[in-house]
Amino acid sequence: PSHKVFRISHPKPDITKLPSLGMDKKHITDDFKHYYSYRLGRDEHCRSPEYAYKAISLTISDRMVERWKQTYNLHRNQDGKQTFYLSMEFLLGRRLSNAIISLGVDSEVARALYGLGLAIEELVDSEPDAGLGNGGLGRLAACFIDSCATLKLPVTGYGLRYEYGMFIQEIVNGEQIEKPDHWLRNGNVWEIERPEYMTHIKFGGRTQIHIDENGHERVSWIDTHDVLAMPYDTPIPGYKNDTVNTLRLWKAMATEDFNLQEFNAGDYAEAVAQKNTAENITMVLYPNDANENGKALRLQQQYFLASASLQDVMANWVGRHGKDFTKFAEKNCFQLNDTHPSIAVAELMRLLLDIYGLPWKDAWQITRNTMAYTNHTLLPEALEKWPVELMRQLLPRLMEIIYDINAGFMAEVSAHWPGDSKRQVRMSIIEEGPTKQVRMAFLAIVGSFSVNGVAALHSELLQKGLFKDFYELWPLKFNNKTNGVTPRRWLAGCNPDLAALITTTIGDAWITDLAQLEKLKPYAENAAFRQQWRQIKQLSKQRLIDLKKQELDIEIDVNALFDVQVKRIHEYKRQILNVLHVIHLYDRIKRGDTQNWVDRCVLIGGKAAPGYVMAKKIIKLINNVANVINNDAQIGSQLKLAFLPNYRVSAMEKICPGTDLSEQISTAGKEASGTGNMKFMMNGALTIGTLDGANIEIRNEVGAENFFLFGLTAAEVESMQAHYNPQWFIEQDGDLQAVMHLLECGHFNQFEPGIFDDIITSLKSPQDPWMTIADFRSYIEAQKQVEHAWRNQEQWTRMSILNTATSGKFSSDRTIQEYNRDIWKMSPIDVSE
Ligand code: B1N
Repeated sequence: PSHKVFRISHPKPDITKLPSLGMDKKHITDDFKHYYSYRLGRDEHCRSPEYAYKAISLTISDRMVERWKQTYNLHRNQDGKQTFYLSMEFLLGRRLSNAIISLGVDSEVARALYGLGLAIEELVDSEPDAGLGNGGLGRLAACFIDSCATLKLPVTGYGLRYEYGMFIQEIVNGEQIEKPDHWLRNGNVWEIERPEYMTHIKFGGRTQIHIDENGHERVSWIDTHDVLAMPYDTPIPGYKNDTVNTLRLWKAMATEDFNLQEFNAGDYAEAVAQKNTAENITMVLYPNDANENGKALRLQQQYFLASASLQDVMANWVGRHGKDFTKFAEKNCFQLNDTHPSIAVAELMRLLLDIYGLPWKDAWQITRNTMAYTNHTLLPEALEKWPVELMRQLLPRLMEIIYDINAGFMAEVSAHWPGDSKRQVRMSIIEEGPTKQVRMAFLAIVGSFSVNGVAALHSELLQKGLFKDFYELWPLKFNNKTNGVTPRRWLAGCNPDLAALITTTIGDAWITDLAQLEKLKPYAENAAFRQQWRQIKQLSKQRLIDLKKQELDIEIDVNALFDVQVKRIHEYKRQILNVLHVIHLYDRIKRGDTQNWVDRCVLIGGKAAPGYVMAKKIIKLINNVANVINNDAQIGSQLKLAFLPNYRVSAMEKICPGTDLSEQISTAGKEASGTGNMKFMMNGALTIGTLDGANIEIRNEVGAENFFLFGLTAAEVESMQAHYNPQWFIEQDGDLQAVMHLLECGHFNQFEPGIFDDIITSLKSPQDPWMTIADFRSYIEAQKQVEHAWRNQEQWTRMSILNTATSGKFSSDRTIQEYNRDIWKMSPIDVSE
């Protein structure tokens, strides 16, 4: 009793209650100094901007934490619905300036740093990119969680905390060299470790049937090798709305009792070495974009992500509802970012069946009403399949469940199409053959209530082609969600000058309602406005030149047309077509065919998957052609070609404001959406492109007269495939003959005979799926249209303004609103109230 009296008379102070942190110059300065001197232990002699970056980041991070905890608790304790975005990749890039913009403290921070003799730009540049993704798919996940926070939606991102992100690309002798990206080496001020939410993940072992207390058959998965999943949380701030959502990334760790037997038997070194096998799971991001490599470690990564994330959500559910799952599907949604996390379908079944003892029927209904799947590619080589044998070894219980799911599904198929055994073979989750494989996309479709593509054309092609059978069975499951990008990073953040001009002109509501950019349309007719617009583009181009000067060692004229193609190197993206055009321009100069010449600077950047031999050859070709052109005095400023090494998120933030022409030249039907195309458009670049992916929608928004269209349509590509004859196109076209001759005679590889033979052969092959040669002539003609437009700078600027003005649709806010309206169906949650 005395204990109670003591508590009443001395109430325990709330140790978490703190005064709110000041957002003004003085408080920011004080905290900066505190971190710089005490936490980081630096003084005025420290010359590295690295520590100043850290001190300001810690200062800013503190200012998010309070709102973050509040948002976290609100989301977990409310009774509404929550969505979990499962993705193997979150390509966040740099976080400092994004956090500053979201908190709305840009000018206070700039002033505080200025007062300390520091330039914000320099500090921002010393932050390493969080490069936990390959390209579009990973960056899309990052844009989506930004939009979710801005729209106040209770969405949590779940991913992997890779020790090494996307490799760093160096170019040596024109060739790509990969260097490991140890992005965590200098610490990561943006994450908080949460051992209290650590979970166990099982691998290997076997299954055993037992009878539970109610006399029901239950399966247990035993003799497993367990790995620990340690969560690290990163705050995802909404734009000036007090919402801070969570990105939870899992790191693999050895269990504490790892190999105790060996340890006790004295084989200490062996036991410690085995610890590495566990920790290897999240060691490195697989650098393959749109082609799968089928390594066991990749499957381990996928299961590790799915299991850790689902267990995390289930633990929270059970904590609040006990083992009553009747409302689970109504209150939870998992959005699967491609098939990479689709083992989650089977894992949710396992948890419901084996851990919580639900009957199959109930578990299956819950699973099917909880999972939603986004497809990002039609390329057959990217479609994931896992050998049944591998899965049986690594995840024996999951393999059993997949077989059971498939049995039920095959019964559905035969009930719908009695006697159609071909259809059953086509649709089966298990692909028969010499090595049986699990078709992960089919598992995802069967196990979810929504399947979407990422642009109108892509979604249509999914329904008519790849997933036709499934569409016929479940037409209502299928929908389109055209991609978008966040205007906070991709306009307000990366192009502050243009953002300021826009805000002065139409106010700042566009930052969270990008459709408002429409209001810029009339200003395309305003000569003074056009003048300012042009000036800003010119400044951005100059900045880009200055930045690349040392790196590239070439003279670039700011008045040249900046023609840019940056994206992963892939045959379907047709960087080669771009090079063919450059060679054609070179050939014209050499022939003296330079009437009405437009000076052009062609910039190409992107990483090749380390095992993709042809992509690496393409990089070498670009560099070799660049060498010949840039070192030819006769060419001079008329034409420049440069390869931009180590393309990444932070590079694009500098590239897209300084781009005049955006190259989106994939073979029609192959690029699911593209998102770089949207970033360029927002920043006032004009697009030259095929009718592929979101290009089609970009052209619809901006108008055909403001878009340089060329090439075969997806339907034409499809129907030409069987009788494609590149030789015929070459015979028709003198310009193309000249270009092919320069390539074939080794003009660009004088001292490296034969190195481009594979490229030449594939271009001339009737089997070339990318049909580069077929589009050469119309591409050249479209480029002439570009030059014609460029010669009239007033007209070009009009078109540039109209591109930005009509880019509103391509905000990821619009995309996320559609996901929420059609799939997630959640209510926004206001944190500030
Ligand atoms: O996803 C982007 C799209 O805008 C692009 O058009 C599309 O190519 C890209 C396996 C992928 N599709 N598939 C991948 C990435 C990693 C990997 O291991 C496939 N990336 C895309 C966003 O929708």
